[in-house]
Amino acid sequence: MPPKIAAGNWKMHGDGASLSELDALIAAHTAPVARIVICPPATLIHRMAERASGSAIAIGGQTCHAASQGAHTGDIAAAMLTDAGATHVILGHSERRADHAETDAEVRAQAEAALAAGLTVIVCVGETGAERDADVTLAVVETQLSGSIPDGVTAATLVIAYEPVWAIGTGRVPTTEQIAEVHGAIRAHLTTRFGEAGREMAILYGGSVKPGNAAEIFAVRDVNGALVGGASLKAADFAGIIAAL
Ligand code: G2H
Repeated sequence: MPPKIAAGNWKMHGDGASLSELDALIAAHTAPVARIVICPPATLIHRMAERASGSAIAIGGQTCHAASQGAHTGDIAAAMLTDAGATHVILGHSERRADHAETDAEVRAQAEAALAAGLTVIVCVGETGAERDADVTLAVVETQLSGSIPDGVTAATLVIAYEPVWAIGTGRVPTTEQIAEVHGAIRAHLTTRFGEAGREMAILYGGSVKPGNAAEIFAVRDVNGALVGGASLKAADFAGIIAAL
């Protein structure tokens, strides 16, 4: 069975005052019930990793550069994330693909760098609303998977997050049938490409997951957890989602 994972994507939210939310999350999860990851802005990674050391909570970045160092103003290398205490990194989130024109090939290169640095990668895929309306969702996701996932990954180093772009931060959630269809297609891709290991790789759903809808989403076949944005910012909300795993 794939691991159950609840990953919080804080996006560009949070400052020193927000560390109290991490403290509350740590206090509420003294026994490991699932893999819990918080991916804060880069400015908080080191402070969070120090606080979370020895706890059930892992810390991750939200992107990394494909290069190990160099003249890339504003970017962060994978080894810098591990140096700061991160163990995971989100790659290819649709906001990165849209805001920074990241391509599948770039996401794959980032993933290769992250894996080389010892990070577990959470690779995001998902269709836009226009692509869903044009009935090309599965083709879009297949292309993203083929182009973004490097060779040589294992169930310990690769997590997939299916995030329909039209469901992100909108309160709109696909039907359980729509989620099942895409997660099933992702599972088929992983097993075709990676064999038995593909059955053990976690596939997360992301997009407007809340405490109130998490249980219904987690009951869908091949949903192994969630990548959570807005509802991960408050420990009480995120704990409600973790409890539904
Ligand atoms: C999708 C998700 C987290 P939210 O981007 O990656 O955000 O839960 O706010 O829709």
